[in-house]
Amino acid sequence: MESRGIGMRKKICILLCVILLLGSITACTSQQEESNQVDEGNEYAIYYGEEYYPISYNFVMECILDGETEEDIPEEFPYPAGKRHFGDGIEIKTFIVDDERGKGEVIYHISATKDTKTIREVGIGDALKALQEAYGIDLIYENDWIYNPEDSGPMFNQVYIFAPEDGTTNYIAFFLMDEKIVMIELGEGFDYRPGHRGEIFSALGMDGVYKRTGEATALGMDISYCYTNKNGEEEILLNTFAKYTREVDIDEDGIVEVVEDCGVSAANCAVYDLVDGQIARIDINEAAGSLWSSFMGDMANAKPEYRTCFETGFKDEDGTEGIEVYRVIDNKLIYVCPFSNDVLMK
Ligand SMILES: [Ca+2]
Repeated sequence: MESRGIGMRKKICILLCVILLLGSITACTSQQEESNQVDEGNEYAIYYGEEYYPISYNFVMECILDGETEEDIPEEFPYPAGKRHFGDGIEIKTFIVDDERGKGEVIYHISATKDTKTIREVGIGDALKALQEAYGIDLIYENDWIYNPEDSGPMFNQVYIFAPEDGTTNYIAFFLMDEKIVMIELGEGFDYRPGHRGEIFSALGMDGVYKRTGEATALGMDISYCYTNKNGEEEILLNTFAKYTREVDIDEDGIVEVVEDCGVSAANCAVYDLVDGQIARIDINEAAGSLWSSFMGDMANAKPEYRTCFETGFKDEDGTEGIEVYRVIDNKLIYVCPFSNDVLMK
C-alpha cells in the first residue's frame, strides 16, 4: 500500500507538471496567434527563430524571452518602467503595461545578431544585394553611424536604415560588415529617427549622389560616391582612398567635381571630373611636377576667385623655393600665377 501511495503521489506530481507546462505553452502561443492578426502590416517586427517580436505600443506580450535573463529599467520621465531581456544573440527592451491594452510588456527596441529575419525576410548573414532587393529605394545609407570599438556589438562598416515616411517614428537599422548583415536593430526613434536623406547632392554629372565612408587604411579613408538606380540598387559612381574629399564645381561649368586630398608621403590633391561622359582623374603633383600641392578651398584669406585653385610647391636646383597657383579645367592643368600677396585679400 505504501509503495502504491508513493506511486500515486509521483503520478500526481508528473500530471501537475504537465498541466503547468501545457498551461505556459498555451499562454505564449495563444497570445502569439491572437496578436499576429492584430499586428498585421507592421514593418517594424522580426522573427527570432519562430517567435514574433514587433515594435508596437499595442502589442502586449506576457512573455518576451522565455527562461532568459532580464533586468529592470527604472521609470524615467517621460518613459515608464521597463525591462531589458537578454537572449542568445538578441536583446529586447520593453515598457511594462497594465491598462486597457492588457497586462504585460510592449517592445520599443530590439537588437539582434543571430537567427533573426525581418518581415521582408531579410536576416542576419544575408548579403547587401538581398537587402537592397527587399527594401529598394526605401533604404537609406547612414553616414553618421560609425563602429566604435567600445560598443558591445559586432564590427561593421556599413549601416542602412529603413525609415520611410509612414507616420511612425520607428526604424530598422541594418549593420553590415563586408556587405553581409551582422546586426539588425529595430526601434522607436523617440526624438531621433535615423535615416534622413540629408547629404544627397549632385556630383560628376549625376543627381542623388551620397557619400559613403568606409574604413581608414594606410592610403586614407575608403570613400565611395554612390547613387540608387531605378531598380533600387546601389551603384558606385566613384571609389577612392583619400584623407578627405569634397565636392566643388571648380571650373564653374555646372558639373560638381570631386577634389581629394590624397597625399601620402607629400601633400597632394587630385580632381575627378566628368569629361566626355567618363570620369577622369588628374593628380596635381604628377601633372604640375610639384613637390607638394594643396587645394585652396579652405584658404580663408585667399581672394574668392582663387579658392577653386591649387597651390603647388617647387624647389629649384639652387634650392630656392617657389609656390605657383594652378587651376584645373576639364581635368587639364592651367597655370594661373605665382603665389603672391595678389592672391590674398588685402
Ligand atoms: Ca565643374
